[in-house]
Amino acid sequence: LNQKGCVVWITGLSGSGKSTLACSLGRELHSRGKLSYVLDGDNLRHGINKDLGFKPEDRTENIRRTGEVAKLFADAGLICVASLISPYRRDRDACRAMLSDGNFIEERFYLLCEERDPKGLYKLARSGKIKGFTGIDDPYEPPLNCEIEIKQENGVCPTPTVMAGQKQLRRKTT
Ligand code: GGZ
Repeated sequence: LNQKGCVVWITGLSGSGKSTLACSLGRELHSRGKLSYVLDGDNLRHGINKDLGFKPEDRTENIRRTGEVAKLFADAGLICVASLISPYRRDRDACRAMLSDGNFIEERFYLLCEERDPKGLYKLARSGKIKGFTGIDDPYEPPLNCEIEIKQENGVCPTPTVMAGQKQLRRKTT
């Protein structure tokens, strides 16, 4: 296998299109003959993380376990795409610290989340029916120095080709 493993970590609010982006990235990598695996927060919460809720310590454990699993995939030589809200900076930094330099690519994704509200969750959170919702009454700490930042273009989720065209990859040189 002539491929170096790494982790692409997609962080962003609920409804920002992280899962859509992760899936299209996985498909694009596949079409280029790269082995990859997508870890999606929402899906993992049905399996290995089904014992976890949304309290801060549960989110931290959610990110830690996912980071460990992502590292295993990267060690095996795969490109592991992880998409989770991962709202707390220290949790993302802890995942970055598990991997060697250059093998953790942090990507922040933003769309108009509350305006889109695809699952009606923001409405429920605003009316107090969901407590501790990220961006409403639980914090989201944006990355300070991530490798990739993607903003919405005309309400459309950018494809990996568009992303590549944005040339926003800023690999750390230090
Ligand atoms: C944030 C919540 C909450 C609360 C349920 N806060 O958009 P979705 O619905 O389908 O995806 C979100 C998912 C978040 O799971 P993560 O594992 O990515 O979260 S974290 O990284 O913070 O651990 C959302 C839904 O769960 N959801 N309650 N209170 N999102």
